[in-house]
Amino acid sequence: MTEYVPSPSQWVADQVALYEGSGGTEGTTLRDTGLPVIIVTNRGWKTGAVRKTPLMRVADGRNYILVASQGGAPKHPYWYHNLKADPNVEIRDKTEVYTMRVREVVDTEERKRLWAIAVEAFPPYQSYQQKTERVIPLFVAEPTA
Ligand code: F42
Repeated sequence: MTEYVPSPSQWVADQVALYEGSGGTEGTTLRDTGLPVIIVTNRGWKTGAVRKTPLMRVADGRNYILVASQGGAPKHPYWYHNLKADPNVEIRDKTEVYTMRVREVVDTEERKRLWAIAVEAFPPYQSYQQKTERVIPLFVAEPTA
């Protein structure tokens, strides 16, 4: 299967539809927080289907930091496994779309620096980490060109 399969989570699917349908001019923030969101497009590692996942916009220069927090749930989100299997993504940041490659950040010093940037951009990440036993994974997305 190669076409786009929307998230089974209705509010997430709705945000993707509004964000992408408007060309990145509407639906670009998390609910009423006013905080910016990006859309990550990638492939499911089992199905090959196109997946679209809204995440908080955490920028580090031209790179984006992707935080697999899933609200502090006990398990990694599915997209974590998808990105580990195929790191090639497209990232939409409002009206701009970038071709990027992700890598998981495991180095302690680099992770520390990027985690601080993530928490500054979206403070609830800190409480999500406190809520769960797992170490919340971080990816850095870098431009391929
Ligand atoms: N989630 C975060 O983790 N971090 C954020 O910063 C974040 C911000 C955010 C902002 C706005 C918004 O609307 C949502 C936001 N979310 C954030 C939620 C995020 O968009 C995801 O919905 C959430 O992380 C859960 O991701 P998920 O990939 O686990 O999706 C769930 C809903 C799911 O059930 N998805 C599909 C499904 O049908 O089961 C995924 C299926 C899938 O990927 N299948 C793979 C395949 O091959 O197609 C196989 C996967 C496998 O390992 O089996």
